[in-house]
Parts: sequence; C-alpha cells; structure tokens
Amino acid sequence: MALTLTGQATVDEAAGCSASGCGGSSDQLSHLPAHIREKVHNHPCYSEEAHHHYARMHVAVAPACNIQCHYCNRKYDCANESRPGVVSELLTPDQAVKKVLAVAANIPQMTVLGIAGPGDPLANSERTFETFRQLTEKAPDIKLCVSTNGLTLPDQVEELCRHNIDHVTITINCIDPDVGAKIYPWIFWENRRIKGRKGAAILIEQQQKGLEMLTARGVLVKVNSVMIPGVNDDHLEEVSRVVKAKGAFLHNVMPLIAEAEHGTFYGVMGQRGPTHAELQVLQDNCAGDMNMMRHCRQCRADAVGMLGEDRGDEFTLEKVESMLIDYPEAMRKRADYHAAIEANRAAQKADTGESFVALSSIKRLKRETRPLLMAVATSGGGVINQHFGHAREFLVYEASMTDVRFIGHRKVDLYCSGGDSCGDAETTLERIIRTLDGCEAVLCSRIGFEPWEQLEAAGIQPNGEHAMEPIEAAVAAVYAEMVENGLMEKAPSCDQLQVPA
Ligand code: CLF
Ligand code: SF4
Repeated sequence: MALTLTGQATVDEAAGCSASGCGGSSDQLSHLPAHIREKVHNHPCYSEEAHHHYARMHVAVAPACNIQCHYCNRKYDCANESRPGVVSELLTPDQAVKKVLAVAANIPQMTVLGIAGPGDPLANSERTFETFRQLTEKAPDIKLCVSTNGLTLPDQVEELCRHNIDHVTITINCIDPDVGAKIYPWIFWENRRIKGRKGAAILIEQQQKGLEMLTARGVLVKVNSVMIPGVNDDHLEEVSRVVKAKGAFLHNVMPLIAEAEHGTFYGVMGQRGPTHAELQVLQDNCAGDMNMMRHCRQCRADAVGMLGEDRGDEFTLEKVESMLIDYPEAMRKRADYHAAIEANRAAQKADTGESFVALSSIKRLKRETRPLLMAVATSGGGVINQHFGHAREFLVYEASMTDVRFIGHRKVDLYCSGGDSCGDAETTLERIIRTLDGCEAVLCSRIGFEPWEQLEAAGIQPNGEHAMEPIEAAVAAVYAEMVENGLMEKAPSCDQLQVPA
C-alpha cells in the first residue's frame, strides 16, 4: 500500500482520488472496476488493507501431490502455501465443512475458505470440489479460494468456474525449464514420473496455460513465487513481467524456508533463504506497476484466524464435533459484524486522510530527507494496539516525504510471556533487536523500561504515543516529527564530502 502525504494513493493519482478520505490498499486497487474491488475488499490475502480486519481459514483435505519441490516435505505441510511445521489434521470433505461452519460462527472476521494442501488441491480434485460444493450451499457468505502448483490446472478451469471460485493462486517459481530442473526433481504426468528439465518444461507450460485460461474467464489469479537465492532470484523479475502480461492480479514473492530438521532437499543441502533486505529489493524490482503482495504469512494448510495468528487448536475435530451451530443465525451476526468493520475502516480512512493532509505541511521545510523503516506492533484492526512485550510479529513500514508504504512483517519470539520464560527475556530481546535490523523506530501501545532502554541503545527509537491510532497516520506523524527535529536529513553524498584538491 502506498499513500502520499496528501492522502492520495500514489499508484492511482490519475484516477481522481480526492485529497482526503482516501487511503489503504483498496485505493491501490481503485483503478479497477467496482465488481473486482468488491471481490477483494474483504479478502485478507488479495488486499493488504483487508488483512488488518478480516481472517481466512484453510482446510487440509488434499493429501496427495503430483510433483516434488525441493523445498517440500509433505510429512509437514505444503511449503508453497504453508509454513513447514506440525503435521496437519487431515479432514474428509464432510469434516472440513463442519469445521468451516464452526469457525465462521465463532470468528466473524473469517471471510475466506482456502484449500491449500497439505498436497496439491487439484491433485485431490474430488475431495477439493466436494468441499467447495457443500460450502457453496451451506455457507454462501464465504469466499472460496484455492492454491495449486498448476500441473493439472488447464483441465480443471471449467470445474473451478462452475464452483464460482474466483480467487486462484498458482505457484510459479520459474518460466525457464533449466531453472525449473533445479527446483523440481520430478513431476507425475500421464501415469509416469518425468524427471529434470523435461518435467519442469511440462509443469511450466501447464502453469502458463492455466493462468491464461483463468484470466480470460475473469478469475483473479495470484502468483506465488518462492525466492531461492542462487536458483531463481535473478529470474523472478522476468517471471513477474510475464505473469503480469498474462493478466495475473497479484504477485507474491515469498522467502524460501529451508531448515535441515524439515527434511527437505534444500534444508538438508543447506540452501539458504533470502535476507529481509534481499527479499525487499526483489519485491521492489518486481513491483513496477504490478500489485505485489508483501503481507503473506506462509500459512499452514490448516491455518485458522487472522493472517499471522493460528487458532487451529480451538477447532480440532473433537471440539468441532461437540459444537452446535445455527448457521443462518451466525450468518446474520457475521453480516452485522462486517458492517461494523466497514464503518470502522471508513472512519480510519478519513482520519488517515486528514493526518496526511496536515502532514503535507512539513514539505514547507524543503529539507532533503531520507526514508526510514518503522516497526509496528498491532493485533489487528489497522491500529497500533499491542504492547511491545506481547508482539509475536512486527509490521514494517517505510516512511518518506512522499509516502508511507507497507514493506513486510518480521516474526519474533514473545518477549514477555510471563512465568519461567522471563528468565530468557534478555536473549529474547537481543533476538528481537536483531530481527528488527534496519528499523529505526518501533511503535507500540506500551513498552516496559528495560526493552525501551535496550532498543534505544541499539538505535531503534521506541514510541508509545500513538496507541489506538491508524497505523499509517501514526507512522506519518512520527516521521514528520523526526523531520521537524532535523533527524531525517539525507546523508551527504560522496561528492559533497570530497575536499577540493
Ligand atoms: Fe489461503 Fe492462499 Fe487463498 Fe489466502 S493464504 S489459499 S490466497 S486464503 Fe495468503 Fe497464507 Fe500467504 Fe497464501 S497469507 S500463504 S497468500
Ligand atoms: Fe509440496 Fe506443494 Fe510442491 Fe506439492 S506443490 S511438492 S505439496 S510444495
């Protein structure tokens, strides 16, 4: 998301956005027709702004896969949409539907049901489509979403459209079979295992064909790419150009997760993932005028809740079986809840617009300033509402004289979990400080004296003055204050530093 200091969306200045009351990812999408904005405005993955307010859930109904990726071990979860971790509870379609109704009744923010693994949903098409069929009937207020490696996609486009699935993710890591051969050791195609370059070429062709067929039918396609340093990092800009030309709606470049204990080929071989800085550079280079997703949390195949949180434990099969759900009544309550969220979003947008208009006055200072990264502690709702010690992740924003933009998130260990773990607090804090590398301020609702001191000593200025304020407005306000205090002066260039001979 990018907002100018006059409250306008930078990507859409030509669209006649007014000077106030304009903000958020939806503005980034404001050049799109209303029916498309309507499709994404409450999808937490397709709209960055929506992810502050709405939740998603996945049901793990798809165990099998028809390809092998070097970053995957399905003893864990699908790494293209799922953080490798504990094995998912595999569900039948009937069990999955019960779980969805239970979650929707108890987490009213939940707007999207995705099928993303633990294998490939379209390699398990009967289970996947049976789940979708039942949900269309029983929970018509929930959006359906699917993520696939794309191998069988062209053959299943018609079926996807029959089920009104208008959000499809394809994981495309390459468009060059030579690169593909380094990522995919084999695919299973027409009853045979096809290895190396030949298999990768078939996969790529199927992915591209599926993408074209979906976009031709107006389906919103998100492309996920796993950034693998030394393998496809130099290649992903080209991937981005090609998929954009074919009508992809959003590109999500995610960092490789590879640890030896996950038992994946890359993990065992010691293939590293990208640093935060490398990922950001690639995302920026891919961006151009394409929508980039930067808020992906690489969810598990059975994730439940807001992005970044997992409430799956509240909805185990056993617990779901004992819940009595009146879904029509739940649907009415959800509709009221969503109306309240939208009213809140509109109010926040107005506040943010006003703050940005006011902040534009700092331009009069005509100072040469540099951009600044700030970390934000939030538990959702688009406001700064989390104690530093309770944060499991920080959102990172870049502030400059021209805009405030969301950059990504950084996961951290809980600093303050009370009890026994407090003995470890010092090292935990050191790890948090390392994770916030590059950030020069941290905004939270409250913070204790000890972390305050250590953050400050590490060059990260804590700030608890903007509790409950909309995030972007607060980031802009802190930046403006720093500019006014002369803290954001651009470092002199080498030329300026040179002493004449
Ligand atoms: Fe799930 Fe994926 Fe649909 Fe979202 S997740 S199937 S589009 S509802 Fe979202 Fe999770 Fe990232 Fe996927 S944050 S891993 S992009
Ligand atoms: Fe694993 Fe997904 Fe790749 Fe299949 S497509 S091997 S499930 S990461």
